[in-house]
Parts: sequence; structure tokens; C-alpha cells
Amino acid sequence: MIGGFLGAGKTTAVGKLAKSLSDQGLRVGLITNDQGKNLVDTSWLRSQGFETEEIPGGCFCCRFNSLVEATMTLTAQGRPDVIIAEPVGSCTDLVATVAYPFRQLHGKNFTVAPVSVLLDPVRALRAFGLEKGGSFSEKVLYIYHKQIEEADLVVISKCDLLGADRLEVLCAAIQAKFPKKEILAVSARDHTNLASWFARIASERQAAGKAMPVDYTVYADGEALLGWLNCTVRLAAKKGINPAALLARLAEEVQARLQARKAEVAHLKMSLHPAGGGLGELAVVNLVRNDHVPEISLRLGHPITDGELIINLRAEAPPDVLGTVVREGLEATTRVFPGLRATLDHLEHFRPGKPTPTHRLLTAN
Ligand SMILES: Nc1nc2c(ncn2[C@@H]2O[C@H](COP(=O)(O)OP(=O)(O)O)[C@@H](O)[C@H]2O)c(=O)[nH]1
Ligand SMILES: [Mg+2]
Repeated sequence: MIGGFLGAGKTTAVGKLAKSLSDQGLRVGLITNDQGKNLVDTSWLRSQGFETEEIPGGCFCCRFNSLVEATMTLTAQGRPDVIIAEPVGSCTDLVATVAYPFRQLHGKNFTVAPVSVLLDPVRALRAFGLEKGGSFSEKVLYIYHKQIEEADLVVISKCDLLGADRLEVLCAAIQAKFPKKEILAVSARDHTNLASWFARIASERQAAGKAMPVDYTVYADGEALLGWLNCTVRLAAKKGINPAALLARLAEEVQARLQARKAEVAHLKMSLHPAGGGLGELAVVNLVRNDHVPEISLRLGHPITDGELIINLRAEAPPDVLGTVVREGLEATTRVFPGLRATLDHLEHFRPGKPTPTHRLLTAN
């Protein structure tokens, strides 16, 4: 499992790890997970050519049996040597509710690797109170810190964003709060330390241990403070539109409205697929902080006139506010691109329900 908070860089790392393993001749299966359905992550990983199963409608801990089924489906389809699973970014207690039960119930067929927890360094510096800037309320930060506490490997991702000084300050703060925790600093963007991290995950098994205590009331309250929105939109334009320009503009429109309401974004991720396009044909934009510049992480080489837009937005705000922000953002964007029509196909917005794990094992051997 490669876990970590929303926007930490999990899917990017999963893609890189899968590529690295398949370059070594290993067969790889991937599992994505979300509270809703229609995930940008799933399309993005499939577009890279990996067998990917999606578990919608709840986290791995609450849908443990679906996780087992997904591993069985992947096994039947491609007999993977390695399965990489990306849990929902607002989840914690995965060691007790997923890793330990998996070891106990399916240890004959699978070896569980050390659980990595990724941290976006800018988000982490704020979460530890080391730098100022938009952050989340206390109960959301409870989940954030619990994720780190249960990590077998704490992986500071995107280390290309920090100089050595800030990285050192962050490592010291993590060590002070979680002594003896093993910390790695990697960058998927410039490949810093990826090989040594991947070698560890691929060769080691998770050490036996004791699960951490978790206050499920605070955890549930923290998750419920986050609003969740997934929607799909049909786009039709009279003349060709540059997909990256459209995605960037829409991300900015949504961002401005979140900022106006002081609702910190955890992750806004949107993909645009041209009508009739192949699996690998999509453009993707990401926004991981309110003061971040929306990033185009995948481009399409040509203008489009028809396409499907998928929007995944997670922010600390009531779900209906997210609905308003996205609807208004879409309207504002269509005004910028004359002749563009946007039709909402499907929209769901909600707060994640109280986590009720299928299993919870406090020790493993
Ligand atoms: N600068 C930088 N950005 C990264 C790196 N890895 C991921 N990102 C960006 O972080 C954002 C969130 O990444 P994603 O993998 O979707 O995060 P997830 O929500 O944890 O799955 C995207 O804009 C990525 O391009 C990295 O190594 N360096
Ligand atoms: Mg992801």
C-alpha cells in the first residue's frame, strides 16, 4: 500500500513504481480506491497501460472484502507478481484494518510489504506548524498525523520543491513527534531516491508489530469535515479548444471560489478525454493547495471539440458548497471559451461516512 493524505503524490508514485517493476520483467496489478466513483486516478493509471481495479464507494478498511475480490480479479486476469494499492487519502488505521487482516487471512497467497505513507512537504510543514499558510482544522490534522504514526516508511514526496534546509527542519519535526520513524525523501518528478525506496518495498515484508490507538470519533469527525465531489461533464465546442487551457482556467475558477469561502482544497483533480479518443488520450490538471498554481500534469497534443471531463474535488467545506463552486466555475469557464457548452452528466457530493472497518487486528506476527 502506498498511502498518504490527499494530493501527497500517491498516484504519481504508484505509476512510477509500476513502471519500474514492469521494466524489471515483473507483472503488476493496481488498485485504486475512493469514497465516490468516476476516478481520474483510475483513467490515468489505465492510460499508462496497467491493469487497474477500482474500488468505489468506501475505503479499503470498510470494503475489505472488495479489496480481496479486486486482488482475486487481478490475479485471475494477469497473475501479477506485485499488487500496488492506493488507499483513500483521508483514511488512516490501514495497518490494523487492512495490512494485518490481509496477513492473517491471506498470508498464504500474499506477502504484505511495508506500508509507505507519502507527505507533500509544503502541506507537511504547515501541518507541523513550521510554516504559515492555508491548512486544515484540528480534527482533519488528527487524521494527517495518525497516517504518519502508522507508517512503516514515511516518504516525504516532491522533495524537488524544498531546499536542504526546509527538508531538514521537516525531518527533525517528524522525528521529534514520531521517534525512530524511518523517513525517506523522494521526488517522482526528478527521480531522487525512487530506486532505493522501490527496492525496499519490493524486497521487504512488513515487520510484525502493534497497531496504534485511534479515536474513531475524532477520525469520523475529521473525515466528515471534508467535502467530496465527483462529477462528469460533457463538453461540446463549436471550434477546437486547447484542453490544457480549458482545464487550467476551470481549475483557477474553482480555486478562486474556494479561496473566497476560505475552504482549503485538499485535492482538485480533473481529466479531459476527447470523444472517441483512445485509452492514453487525456489531459490532467491538479491543484493541491489554495495557494498552489494549478498544474497540468498531462497534455493532449491537439485541440478538441467534444469530450468528457471528470472532476474530483476534495476540500474542507460542506459538500453543497463544493457543488456550487464547481457549477459556478463551469459557467464562468464557458464564458471564456465562446461556443463551449458544458452539460453535467453526473454529480455526487457528500461527506465520507463514519469509518466502520470490516476487521481490526491490533497485532500481527
Ligand atoms: N513537484 C512535484 N510534484 C509532484 C511529484 N509527485 C507528484 N506531484 C504532483 O502532485 C500532485 C498530486 O499528485 P497525485 O499523485 O495525484 O497525488 P495523490 O492524491 O496522493 O494520488 C500532482 O500535481 C502531481 O503532478 C514530485 O515528485 N514533485
Ligand atoms: Mg491519487
